Amino acid sequence: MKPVKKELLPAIAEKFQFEGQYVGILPYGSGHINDTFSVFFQLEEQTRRYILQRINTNVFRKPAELMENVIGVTRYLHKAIAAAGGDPYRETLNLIPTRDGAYYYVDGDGGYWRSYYFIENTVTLQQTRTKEEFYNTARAFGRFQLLLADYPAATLHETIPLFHDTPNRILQFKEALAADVKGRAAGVKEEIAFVLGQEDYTRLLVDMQARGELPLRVTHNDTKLNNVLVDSETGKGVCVIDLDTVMPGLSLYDFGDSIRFGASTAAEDERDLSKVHFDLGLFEAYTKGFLEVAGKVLTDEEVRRLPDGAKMMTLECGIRFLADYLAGDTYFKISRGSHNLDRARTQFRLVEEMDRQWGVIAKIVGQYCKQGLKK
Ligand code: ADP
Ligand code: GN1
Ligand code: MG
Repeated sequence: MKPVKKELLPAIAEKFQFEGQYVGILPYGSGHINDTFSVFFQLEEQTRRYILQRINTNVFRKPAELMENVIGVTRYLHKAIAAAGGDPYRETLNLIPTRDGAYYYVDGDGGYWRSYYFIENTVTLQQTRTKEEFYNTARAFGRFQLLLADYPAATLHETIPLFHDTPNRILQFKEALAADVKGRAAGVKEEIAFVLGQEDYTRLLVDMQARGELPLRVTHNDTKLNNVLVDSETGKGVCVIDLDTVMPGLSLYDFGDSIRFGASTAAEDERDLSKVHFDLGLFEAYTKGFLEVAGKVLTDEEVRRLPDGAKMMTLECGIRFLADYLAGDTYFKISRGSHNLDRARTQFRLVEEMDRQWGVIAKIVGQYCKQGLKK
């Protein structure tokens, strides 16, 4: 992707149905994929802001199909939340149309832009602070899954093919390793050996799904902590965002991706591995929140396999970071040379700790089933 041309931003903002007088625009958030801005408008005494986002079309090759998904899912959620007596402008994303009545604008360089109402009085967390907060985000992601349980899955496009197919991620990793375009492989032999040692395990969930032992559902697929907006006063999870990867998947992917990011004692890119630990208390808090809300639609086998969802997503993300490091950092945004390697190392450390504590992890999950949260 070419960098966004800052001088064109006001003209791009003009394309959308924003109210008031343009004031300015600033980069916003810390996602690894899209280019996100908050754009300010003055309306009488009030300054309002909106989210303006350029979709990463290196990552999402069919942005028009992606937007069909986002339009469908946000409309559906809007109605479902209103029907349940919630606030449909706060509990789901809402797209703002362009002046032509479309839901995205294509700029002169082929960049795809969209806009959402800015959800005010919320924060996005880059790291888990308390068990309670993490529990609250688990309930928000659980609710997201529940609300979409009857969404017509067949209408969703696969925005990134084989996104959580972990054996496919191993294949992509091996390609990056064979090409070794930056000559980095020699410096990361231990990490490479770790990945290759896990190859057999990576088949577990896709094989279970193929055998019909785990059902396909409409899932979010990118449930990390900063993809839920948290109410700044109550600390409750308000709105699940970043809907680009909503497509059919396993419930274990959503559970697992939250755990890999949020049940760590350190940031995803922490360089000092002595700070990186898998926190059983955080794991328990998330499991409780997720099962309290989504547990009733999950099968016994899904619940039993939650620990594998957590391990698989952590391992897979580490494999993706390391593959991107070997490929010369073409996928995830980085802000230092070893960024992707640092990220891969934290993920592998977490996988090792999960393995060591597997018995306790399984017991925690078992305890929540026994307490009857499933029914
Ligand atoms: P990426 O795919 O790059 O992660 P996101 O859609 O997650 O992009 O947006 C990046 C960040 O922007 C989020 O982590 C969040 O902080 C913020 N954000 C996105 N949408 C909204 C919104 N509607 N209201 C408030 N903040 C938002
Ligand atoms: C990306 O878009 P963002 O920053 O929420 C990535 C996820 C990874 C995550 C790792 C579309 O998420 O799959 O788990 O980085 N999203 C995509 O932090 O690849
Ligand atoms: Mg995001």
